[in-house]
Amino acid sequence: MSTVKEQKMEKLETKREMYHLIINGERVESVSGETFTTYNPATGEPVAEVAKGTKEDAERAIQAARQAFDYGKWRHFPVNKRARILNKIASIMRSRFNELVELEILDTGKALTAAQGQVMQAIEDFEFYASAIVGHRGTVNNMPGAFHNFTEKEPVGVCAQIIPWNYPLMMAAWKIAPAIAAGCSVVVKPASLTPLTCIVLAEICHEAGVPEGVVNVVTGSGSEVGNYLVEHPFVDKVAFTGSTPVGKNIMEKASKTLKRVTLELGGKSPNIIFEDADIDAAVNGSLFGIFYNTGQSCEARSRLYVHESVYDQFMEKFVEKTKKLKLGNPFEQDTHVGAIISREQLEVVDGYVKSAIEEGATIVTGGKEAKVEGFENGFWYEPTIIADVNHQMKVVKEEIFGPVVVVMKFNDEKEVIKLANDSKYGLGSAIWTKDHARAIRVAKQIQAGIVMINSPFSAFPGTPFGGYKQSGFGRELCIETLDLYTETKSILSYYGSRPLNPFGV
Ligand code: TAP
Repeated sequence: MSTVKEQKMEKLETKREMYHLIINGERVESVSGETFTTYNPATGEPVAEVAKGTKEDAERAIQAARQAFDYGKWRHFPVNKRARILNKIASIMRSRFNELVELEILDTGKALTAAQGQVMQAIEDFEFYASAIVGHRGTVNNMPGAFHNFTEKEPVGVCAQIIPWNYPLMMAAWKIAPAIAAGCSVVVKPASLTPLTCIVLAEICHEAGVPEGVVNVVTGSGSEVGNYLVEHPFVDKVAFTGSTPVGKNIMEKASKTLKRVTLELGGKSPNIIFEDADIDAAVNGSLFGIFYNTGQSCEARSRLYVHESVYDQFMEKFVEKTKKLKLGNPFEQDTHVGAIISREQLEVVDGYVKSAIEEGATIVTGGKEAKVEGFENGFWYEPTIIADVNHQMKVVKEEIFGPVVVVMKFNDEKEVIKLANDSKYGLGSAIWTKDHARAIRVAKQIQAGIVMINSPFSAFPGTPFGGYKQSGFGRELCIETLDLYTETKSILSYYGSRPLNPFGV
């Protein structure tokens, strides 16, 4: 067993045959010695073998994280030193940019430009928290008489971080960066379908100088490893990104030990095109809003509401451009839409489309599995637009998590706000209008954590990301995230010269 530091991984080979768990600064096999295979969704071919963690491995990782937090030096490092190490992580990631992009594409089948953007954002996330932690501090409060009170931000402890398959590296960065910036130790459980870049990120953390035990990664199933982390009394906080049903289950189980919980869950985000919108910009933004990352985005703008006066004009361009989107080799710069993560997910997507047809909707374009030359064994789905739908249909109510958008007409601002809010979710939303006053008025009434006005992009490091309603709670990617990885300690002292005797006895 060799340690990460010993292996001096200045130059990672792009892809290894075997990926290990990272526990206490070491690459280790699982206790059982078992492995599982991760596949390239674009080709259906195996990418690598991965150690299959179990409860025993989760236990080892929790013990390592606990030891590092309770007796280690990371949380006691001067904040500038932690910040320097976060910047070093970012700089190693930059120097390995292409390797990380390649690995992410192999593991997810996503298009090159998407992978590049996401790896870059993961890097910038470490840089953001390197700066943000320096300014994250407590307060001095006004006190009566000879009392002095100040607060300190202390790291919350050992954090279990459970991440999904749609943005494997970026989600890992969104979680690891603020947690370790704050001085916490983490045990990360990547999604079983896409574990590779998270493992490499943990190795990079060690190479940059994060002490052993602070960043641990245990791959393995959510029902075993994830659940064990959530229930373990030594874990102080759970940060989860994934589906709403699993999020609810985690919240319930975490309540037994009153863990701090943050949940980033599903979405069914509305995208509203007003009659005064710049139609070309709205078409381009709506295309990106739903088909980026093959529609496998929690904030995918999957419910499109178009004002009836511009509906035909908008749809003509939107449909035409959707048909032009290129599905193909994910490694090519001009590929727009990558593969679906798995055969199972493809069938889920197709099931939703079939349900829409059964309920009387119209498939405007797409609507079936795509055949991509040279990638016949991969999992591909045609970018799909569905019209003639209503709010009673499954395809309008539920998150599909694929390249499928439903389109509806509206004729009045009040009506569309009501429709937009008629969802159990409240993550993203988008508004297209040239009327600034309307944009702000509508934005304030939308029940969602994120409102994009004339913007295809939902977030940059610094912008809070998270949901209302059943899209979860807690915000990531922003300064406030640091509050979710810290406790506030109030320190009250009396400095008067007269001894106090409150009971007067
Ligand atoms: P999930 O099935 O919920 O899985 C997410 C993670 O939880 C995976 O690592 C999974 O492990 C693990 N897990 C599964 N069951 C568990 C349990 N009982 N206890 C603890 N952990 C468990 O979601 P997914 O299919 O990977 O991701 C898609 C969903 O994530 C969508 O609903 C999407 O909207 C949401 N999402 C939300 C956001 C934000 S920021 N709101 C971002 C990305 C994705 P396995 O992989 O081993 O099953």
